[in-house]
Amino acid sequence: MSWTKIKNFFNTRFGFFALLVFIFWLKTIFVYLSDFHLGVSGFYQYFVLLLNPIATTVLLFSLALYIRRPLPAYICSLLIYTANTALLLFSVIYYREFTDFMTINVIFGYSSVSQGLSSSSFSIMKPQDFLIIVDIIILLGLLLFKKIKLDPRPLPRKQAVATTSFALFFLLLNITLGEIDRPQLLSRTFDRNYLVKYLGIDTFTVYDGLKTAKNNQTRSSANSSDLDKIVAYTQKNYAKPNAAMFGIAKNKNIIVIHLESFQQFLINYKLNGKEVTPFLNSLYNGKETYSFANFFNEVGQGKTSDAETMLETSTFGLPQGSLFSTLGTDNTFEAAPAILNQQAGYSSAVFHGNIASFWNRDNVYKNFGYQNFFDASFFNTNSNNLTEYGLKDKLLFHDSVKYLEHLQQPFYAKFITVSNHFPFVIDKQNTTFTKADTGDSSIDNYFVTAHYLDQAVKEFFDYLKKAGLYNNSMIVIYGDHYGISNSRNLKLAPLLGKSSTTWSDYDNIQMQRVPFMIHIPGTTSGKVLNTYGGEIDVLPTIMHLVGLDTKNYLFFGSDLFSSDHKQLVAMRNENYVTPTYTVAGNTIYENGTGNVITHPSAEVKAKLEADQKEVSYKLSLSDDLNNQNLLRFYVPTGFTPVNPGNYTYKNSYLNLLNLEKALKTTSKSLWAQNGQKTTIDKYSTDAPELKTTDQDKANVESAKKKAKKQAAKKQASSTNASSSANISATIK
Ligand code: GP9
Ligand code: MN
Repeated sequence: MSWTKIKNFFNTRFGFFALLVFIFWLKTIFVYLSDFHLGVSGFYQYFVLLLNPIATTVLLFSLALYIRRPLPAYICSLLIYTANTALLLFSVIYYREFTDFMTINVIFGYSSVSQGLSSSSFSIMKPQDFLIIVDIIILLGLLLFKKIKLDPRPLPRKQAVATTSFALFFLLLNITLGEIDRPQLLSRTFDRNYLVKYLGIDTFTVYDGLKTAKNNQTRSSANSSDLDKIVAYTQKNYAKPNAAMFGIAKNKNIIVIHLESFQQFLINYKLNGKEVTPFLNSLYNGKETYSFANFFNEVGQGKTSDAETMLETSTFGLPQGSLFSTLGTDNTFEAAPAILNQQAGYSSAVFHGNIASFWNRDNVYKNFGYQNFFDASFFNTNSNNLTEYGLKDKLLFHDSVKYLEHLQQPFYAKFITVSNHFPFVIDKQNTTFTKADTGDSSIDNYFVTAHYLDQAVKEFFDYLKKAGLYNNSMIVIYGDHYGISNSRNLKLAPLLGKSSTTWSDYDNIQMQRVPFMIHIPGTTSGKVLNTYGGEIDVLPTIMHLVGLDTKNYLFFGSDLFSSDHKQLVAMRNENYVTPTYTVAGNTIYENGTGNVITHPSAEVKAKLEADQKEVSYKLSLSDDLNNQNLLRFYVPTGFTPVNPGNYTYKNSYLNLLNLEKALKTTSKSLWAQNGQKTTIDKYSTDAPELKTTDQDKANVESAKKKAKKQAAKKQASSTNASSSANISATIK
């Protein structure tokens, strides 16, 4: 095509439109690659990334194609172009400050968690940002100086409609391509980074806007009387503390270890005669641990985040999507960190080696009242240190010490591991267990990553003992949800001594057991308990152990140690388990045999009907509570609503250090107890990633020693003393 032809094309309405689409596409891709950390890898993901700005740009810019008169048509297209550019530019600036994308609530200033853009945000603008806006000036110039002429002919209506239709088709194609690579991308909404990576900023913003509008509508119609049923139910569900257990862990630090995708069947399991998780087994079977053999995960699509929701708020995740992602930014919570802080003076922190925006944690934790959140940005995340979901577990525990030792005691600290996550891949250097041989690589490697996690937890425990934290802590360990999906269970069955031909929904539900262990050093009455319960029950159980009553809180779970605890485990899909029966839809299974009960006695039938009713009722009440954000109307006595604005996680480390300084000799951190010295030397790990650095350190140390010796010698032989100072200064 010759230059004149191109020029003539740009002088047409459609040509100008195509030019805008092209430049906008170009600058969006520029921004994707230069500013955002979207974690794009592989040909397919790059392909989707390159495509994703097209649909929405064509769709938006095509609106101007319907205007017949030239001047308004061109003005309209430039306005749309400028508005979309503004969104792009603000997204870049916001991302730089918060490593996240702006939601509709942030844009309109309704967000209680994020302040949005401020003048300080604009001070971090870079010269390259000029590239995002300079095209507008150039385009205006070209139009004003008639280098591009306004085309007086309106675009045939058919062509405009065809363009819009193309855009809609392309949008569908784009969503499909995204879903292929990330199933349930839209329904689960893991992370805003993922939505932008697959669907682009515009689609993300529109999607977020629709969700926000839906949420706001549900909320605005709610009022405090909607709470009545919930208060009545939770009061009835309340289980009074067991006197023998109440307060046995009073004032102890609470360390929660979240075992990623860890199922109960791994406990005490031997693969080819070798224990997969010897350390966790020793805890599970030991006298210092209350272990639960019939504890179930109750998560929905929000997986890890649902487990967190239940563990920290004793309310359920949502029937669809993740509560963290959909409601977590704006909801009011009465969650573990805030309760423990206000009622028992606990400080709090989360340690997790993934980016803060995953599952919207950066916002949710503020509403939970977490004082500190150490996410990937606080750790050395060079590629050798990472698995797909973040820092390898041995490194997470080891590298957290630097921060953990500065927390004021008692503390509530949660460690979220990631190495044992589907597809269960760990590099060769960390493979110290022989995998299984089912032919399904994710099942086979599950044992390898679980073994790695077991070692990581052991190393951490050893450190806790050596550093002097152990005796003063209660360590809560739990598996968040299944690692092996129902569809893969058939392949796993033979390893469990079962047959894949007789495998049923009963077995699938039984497989939802996850470990739950409460390890209290010094206790001698620990044992394996058969009480049926689930993740929803953890918070009231823990609160009672540290001597805090739960009567005033709207909790859907109840204390597992209480004689009032009802052993009725509700799954998120309304299936349920009791000590005698497992119910999946309309099918009743007898526990133990797995036999289907086709003709239950009238008594059993009535009991199960009542149980089913209760399960559905309690799930729906929890959904009402969260969807309508009803806790904003309910302030328990002695509780002050959380102000998320109090927390800025970027400064977590600095805040700890400043507090340490301010408290001087009254500081209750481990660091202070250790004579204001780090305790990291008490951590031994065999993590190969740290070996080189250890070696480097050792080399530096010996070089220092050598230099000192030499300097001393020199000094002794009365040569110039300053050279020794020079040497030690350079070596430092
Ligand atoms: C990521 C991790 C995984 O940060 O918590 O979440 P999951 O995929 O298990 O829900
Ligand atoms: Mn998980």
